[in-house]
Amino acid sequence: MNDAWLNALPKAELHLHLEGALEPELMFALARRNGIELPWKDVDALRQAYSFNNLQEFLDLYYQGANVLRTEQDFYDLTWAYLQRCQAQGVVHVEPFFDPQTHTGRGIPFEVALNGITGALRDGREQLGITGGLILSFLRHLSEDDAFRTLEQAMPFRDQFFAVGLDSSEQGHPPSKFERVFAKARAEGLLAVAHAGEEGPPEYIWQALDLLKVNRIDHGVRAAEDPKLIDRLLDEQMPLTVCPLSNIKLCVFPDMAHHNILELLERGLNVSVNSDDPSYFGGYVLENFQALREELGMTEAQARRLAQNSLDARLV
Ligand code: ES4
Ligand code: ZN
Repeated sequence: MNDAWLNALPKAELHLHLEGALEPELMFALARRNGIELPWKDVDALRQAYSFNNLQEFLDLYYQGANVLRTEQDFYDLTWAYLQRCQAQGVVHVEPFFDPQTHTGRGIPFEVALNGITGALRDGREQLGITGGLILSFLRHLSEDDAFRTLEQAMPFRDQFFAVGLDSSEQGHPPSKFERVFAKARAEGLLAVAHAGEEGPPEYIWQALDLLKVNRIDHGVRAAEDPKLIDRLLDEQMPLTVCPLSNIKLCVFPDMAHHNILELLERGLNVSVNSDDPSYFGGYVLENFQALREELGMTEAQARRLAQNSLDARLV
């Protein structure tokens, strides 16, 4: 099928974990460069390990993979490779996350990760014309204290990111755990987003709105279970950054034919299409659009609205 129009459609990607854009080939190259032994014999064996029953099974592998990222150049190379994929797929604007605690927790200085990433984002803007900004995401399975320390560590570099986020293991770690950290971040002028309603209940989406006062909800697909919540999201035109291939890989829906993104779209919600962790979930933004068309019957008009929604939901 001819995908030239889908590829050329200007799109923003608003839900992308840079650590999740680490392709197996780059993981092996960085392991070699840094003298690290990986537990898989080659790229194929690693790819075969990408089979998950839930979010936690994926996260265990994702944190293990991130261990090859050691130097500023490693973070630069990772981010640059992602931006080149964006350019090839008509993604003109990006607002990616990075998880500083994944790196500081194993002795990598905060600014090593940050400088490598922001260096590539700057080159992406200058050389590829891709606009955007970086989101500092807290790991919700760690403590409030750890998040506070991370925010403190980040403040000298305040101009290198524009928002805070919340990711990692959702169940049992409600947004309320981070209410005070997000209040501090907002007091510093940062915007806020949070993963909510991926595996967790609609209550976590209410909390993200009311306690964290987010500007956008990441995932949010479980909002469909709560009609009052849907009304609230409609009233505020609150963007939901939906990740179709991710949701199937992590068994949030049994298969793509059961995904609810087009129902949410038809109800008037600002839903967009994002890749989450493309190297682990089987594709970047374009592959997500293709899966929606091939397995969910997305029309051209719907694709155009989804792309426009992503541009409308930009925060920078
Ligand atoms: C993530 Cl899919 C997903 N959910 C929550 N946290 C994450 N971190 C990286 N990918
Ligand atoms: Zn995510």
